[in-house]
Amino acid sequence: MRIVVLAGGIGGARFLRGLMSAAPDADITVIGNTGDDIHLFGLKVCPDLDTVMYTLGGGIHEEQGWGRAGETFAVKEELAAYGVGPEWFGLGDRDFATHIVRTQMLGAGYPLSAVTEALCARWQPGVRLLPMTDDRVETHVLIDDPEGEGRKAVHFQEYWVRLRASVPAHAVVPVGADQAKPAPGVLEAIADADVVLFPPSNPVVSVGTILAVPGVREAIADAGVPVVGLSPIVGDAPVRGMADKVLAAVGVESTADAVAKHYGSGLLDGWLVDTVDAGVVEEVEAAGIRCRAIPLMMTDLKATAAMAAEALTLAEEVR
Ligand code: GDP
Ligand code: FO1
Ligand code: CA
Repeated sequence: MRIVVLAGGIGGARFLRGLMSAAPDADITVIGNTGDDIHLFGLKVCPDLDTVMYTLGGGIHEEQGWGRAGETFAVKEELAAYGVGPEWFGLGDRDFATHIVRTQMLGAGYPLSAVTEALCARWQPGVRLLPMTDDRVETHVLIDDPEGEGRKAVHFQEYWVRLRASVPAHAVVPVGADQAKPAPGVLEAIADADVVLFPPSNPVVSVGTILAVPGVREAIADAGVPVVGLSPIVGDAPVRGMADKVLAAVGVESTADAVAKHYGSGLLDGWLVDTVDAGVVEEVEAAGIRCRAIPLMMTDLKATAAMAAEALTLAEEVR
């Protein structure tokens, strides 16, 4: 079975672990969000691609969910001693090596998709990991200007990591997405898929950004295969992260049914919500999306594999 998964960072990566356990023989292609990417210290950092790669490759800092296990911060400390920041972004020594290799290869002319493949040759994630695009896309968030009357745009990482999403987001803009082309293999993988899954990744800044690359949404609709998603909202709140803040910016309520309707029945065939949200099942079905309520907390591999298995069962039901 060929499965395509549109993934962000932690939510996507943890779900993928469960999916690989539930469907060990499946051929899985992951289309990764690159809107979180940021250039720091002259290096290109791809947080969501790296989170998937490290998680599936066994190098992730398990509790934190991003970055490397056994990390040290000597380079960051030395940079700070020169007064060179940003000090708010935690790049560790081991992680730095990934960004150095990536930036060196990009500088030599390799596209991000080829660089990602080269990095994965070390990590062996067990899936085919493709960036959504080889073109530069950076998500920016519009906030009130703290120093004036107007508004200003900040990089998504600055909104999330420096400001901890503590101020209202008025708009979320995937800068460059409208001009971006899907990376080689993306449209082909979708066209050849037997099922497309949306993990409980952030619907705005992860899955939403991937869908903003022209051609991706259309390819999914045209593939004519079941598209099943899992709600990142449990009991009207994101399990972790800032999905509520960025959903508000696009005018969507932080509820399991509102997220399903935001994707829409034109895209989504099936939707899984947590048992605490069983009350919205009828509402989602009325919107033309087949819906089931099951436990959706990725507490361990067994629970996550059960979620993935249910997603595949729902896909068979709507096929
Ligand atoms: P990020 O790039 O690291 O923010 O990761 P993703 O975009 O892939 O996933 C983030 C989303 O995952 C957040 O909106 C969370 O609500 C959701 N999430 C995290 N853990 C869980 C979980 O155990 N269950 C569910 N249903 N959602 C989760
Ligand atoms: N998240 C944080 O909350 N604080 C950090 O200092 C931080 C550093 C960082 C470095 C490398 C990397 O791959 C991810 C990192 N993240 C950090 C996670 C990052 O914000 C991601 O974009 C998440 O996916 C949020 O969507
Ligand atoms: Ca992310």
